[in-house]
Amino acid sequence: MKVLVIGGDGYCGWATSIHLSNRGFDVTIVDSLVRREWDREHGLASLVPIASMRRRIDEWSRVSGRTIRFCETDVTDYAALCRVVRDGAPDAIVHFGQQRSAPFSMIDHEHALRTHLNNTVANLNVLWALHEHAPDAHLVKLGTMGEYGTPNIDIEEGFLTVEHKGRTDSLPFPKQPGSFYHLTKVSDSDQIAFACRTWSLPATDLNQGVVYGTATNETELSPALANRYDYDHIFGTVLNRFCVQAALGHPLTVYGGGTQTRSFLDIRDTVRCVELALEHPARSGEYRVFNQFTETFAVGELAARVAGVARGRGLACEIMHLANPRTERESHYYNPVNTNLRALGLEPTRLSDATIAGLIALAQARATRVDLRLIPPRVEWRPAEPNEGAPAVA
Ligand code: NAD
Ligand code: USQ
Repeated sequence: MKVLVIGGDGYCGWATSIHLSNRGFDVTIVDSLVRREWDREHGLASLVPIASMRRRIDEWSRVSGRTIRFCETDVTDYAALCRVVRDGAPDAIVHFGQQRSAPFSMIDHEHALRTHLNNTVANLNVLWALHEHAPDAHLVKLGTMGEYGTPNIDIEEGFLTVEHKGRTDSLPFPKQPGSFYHLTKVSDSDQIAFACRTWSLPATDLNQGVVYGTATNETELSPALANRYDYDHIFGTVLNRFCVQAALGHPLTVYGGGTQTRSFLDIRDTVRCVELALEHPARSGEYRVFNQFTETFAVGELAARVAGVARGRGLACEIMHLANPRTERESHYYNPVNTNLRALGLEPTRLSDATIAGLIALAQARATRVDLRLIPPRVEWRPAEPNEGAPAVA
């Protein structure tokens, strides 16, 4: 199967590209490398250094004997994307290529606009390029569990059966996203569903939870294949951040009370979920949604898990509660469904103490690269009035 992986230089995209290549898929990575530019612009760097795209691909070819092609292309450039799709004649496109940080999208108007333009234009372009140049190809698009927010009912997989005034229909599940970034994903989902209805595009929207870990079987084959390990307050996701903080003796930064609950999965399951979606494609005209996560945790519960493992390794580990920089419910019902990927054969990797210990050890080995100034949250959803001061530490 010929697959274009848009965003294949990123955290999920790189691990998925080499996993798919290892499993015999014919992979072409399409990436503008803009994420590396955003890192430079904001003074950020992956804790584990990542090789250049050229080096990554050469090393992959050396260790696996397999070839991955690379097109340095910004998919907001429609003509360039069309060339790639025409020339590549893919059976499927996996679309990871977006600005994916909620805090980045909330920095200011300019970052919200950049996120909106990058993500929305890219998604529209991908849909049109498929329609015009590869109408039978299967789109596998990365959405997010955060599209749903935290409603006071169970979260179904994309659709809700609604009974209203004696009539019943299956309708898109209501969306209550929590950042301008998450809002772009909601808009993408609407556009994809429309393209499926209108042009008979086959598409799978993978509503993924928060990913943790860095290593997969393939990234472990060589240091030049290493994946990103983001710990900063903009791109670092919560569990990876907590593990780096524990390694450095920095108190774990729980936002607010820590009872806010999210969906999570190990990056080893991310790559497997994408593979399963590709192996079992949507039908022509079908828009389907898979909730891509394996477990749910309250943020405070995760902090306690990490602190327990860190203390077991002889590290002094404290948990601190910061005034929540985000606007999000902290006490809420949360029960999302995730049966579709399980039905296709996903065997969940549960969060283990060994995984946490591995992440802590990896951070300890790279401790000299950590910039402690990048840990405290600095982006606030509702910036304080000048006389309100900085977030309080409880
Ligand atoms: P990432 O920032 O590590 O990677 C994104 C990649 O896309 C980068 O390499 C970037 O250069 C590329 N890109 C961005 N805009 C592009 C454009 N216009 N043209 C070409 N390339 C472009 O992000 P990630 O963590 O790998 O996330 C990948 C996808 O998965 C995103 O869509 C994100 O919303 C989704 N997702 C991520 C997580 C998570 O926890 N990391 C969870 C749920 C969903
Ligand atoms: N949080 C803390 N302390 C921290 C960092 C985060 O308590 O130091 C809390 C946040 O307040 C939030 C939760 O942890 O309640 C998750 O935050 P996060 O930064 O790990 O994840 P989020 O902003 O939701 O975004 C990440 C990815 C995004 C993806 C999303 C999946 O960056 O691309 O879409 O996870 S989901 O959360 O399911 O929408």
